[in-house]
Amino acid sequence: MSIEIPPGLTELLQGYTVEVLRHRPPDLLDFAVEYFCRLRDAREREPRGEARAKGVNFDGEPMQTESNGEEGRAGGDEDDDEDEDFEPPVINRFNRRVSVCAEAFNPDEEDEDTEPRVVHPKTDEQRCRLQEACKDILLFKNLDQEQLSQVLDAMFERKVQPQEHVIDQGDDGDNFYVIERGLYDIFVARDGQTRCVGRYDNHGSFGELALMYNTPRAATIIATTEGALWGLDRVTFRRIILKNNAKKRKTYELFIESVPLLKSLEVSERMKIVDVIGEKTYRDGERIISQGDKADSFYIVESGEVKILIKSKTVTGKDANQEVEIARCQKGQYFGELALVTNKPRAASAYAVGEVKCLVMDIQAFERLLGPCMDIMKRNITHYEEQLVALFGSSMDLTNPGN
Ligand code: 1OR
Ligand code: 1OR
Repeated sequence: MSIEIPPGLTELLQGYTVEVLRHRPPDLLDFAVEYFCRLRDAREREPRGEARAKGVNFDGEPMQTESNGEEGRAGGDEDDDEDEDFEPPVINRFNRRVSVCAEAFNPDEEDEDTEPRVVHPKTDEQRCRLQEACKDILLFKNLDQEQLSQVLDAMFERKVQPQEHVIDQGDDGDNFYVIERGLYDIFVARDGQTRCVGRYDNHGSFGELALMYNTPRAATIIATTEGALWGLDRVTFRRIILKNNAKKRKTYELFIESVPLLKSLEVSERMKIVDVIGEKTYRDGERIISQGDKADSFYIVESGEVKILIKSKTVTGKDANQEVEIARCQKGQYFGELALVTNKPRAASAYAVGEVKCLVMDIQAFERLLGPCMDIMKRNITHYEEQLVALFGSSMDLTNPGN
């Protein structure tokens, strides 16, 4: 009597036997169920549907071992290269795939995705403070939820003392910092002279440039009060923020090219603007800028319309509460430059008309990147007064603005 052994049976059972010997599971039947289910999953993933019963290994079993990045690979015999696409069905936080945008910014760094995640455990109280500090950080604005939660997981708290140098110009970049509280002076040394060129006042972020462009630190940042910062390590910053920036460049390239104010800039200068802007969305009627506030941002209308209103007292000296519309900004136009240029409080308020999207830049980026556009802005500022007269007459009587 001859018995025909179905092709593949020996390998199938061999594969299972090998894994049993390696793992010594307490229950052979349970192990068999899981083993063969995984095997079937692996076969379904084979691109050409030619899976051979050659086994899977169980090193990736999350309940038993920690991931090492290799788990889940099909194996069990020598030519395991055909199963490279195999991934374990159960994924833990260390081997979970991160969302990767299609456009790689720096292909050399692609494989950083396989590195272990940086996670600094936090109490609920710390997490609340961290979220509050990060809610207006422009570099985080275009991240999806998964990316943002990875960033927040990776951040760590750093307390600073007055006169502490958080960053020294010329050093290599290690971390990016988000300010929770405190004052920080910005010093730049150039041509043998060190000048204080600005200050962070209890919010904002710094330290992105060296990490983005692989350059030495461009400025020295010194705490002038006791303060608290949240740091983000270079690897996580590059893995998430840089990848996201590659996507941002694609998204905003055409729009930024169309902004009249930025026409005179080189392409590379415009791309640097894209790298540091964040997109903010406003509901109909929402106030974007409040007259009299201290200013720290500059805006370009990406979609929708923004109306500029001024308290009538500003021009008439009476009826301080009434606001009068003085201008509208459409797609591609900018606002919020006046206070940054003159170093004064906001001269007017800005409101969304319908849903509005703006690209927002912080004052440091504005000063660093928009120098070449400063003449255009200053020229337009001198027109504000003329426009006002044209709008409301030389008497500046705003009590009847319809005229
Ligand atoms: P970084 O990684 O180079 C220093 O480390 C940080 O200071 C830098 O990133 C920015 O986040 C921040 N020029 C360069 N860096 C600045 C500037 C700045 N301001 C803040 N940083 N300028 C001052 C603009 C107000 C231009 C000076 C010519
Ligand atoms: P900001 O930083 O002062 C309010 O914040 C913004 O409204 C301002 O920058 C400008 O971008 C924008 N006067 C003052 N601000 C104006 C004006 C304006 N028009 C637009 N903004 N005008 C004269 C009125 C006193 C122009 C009248 C047509």
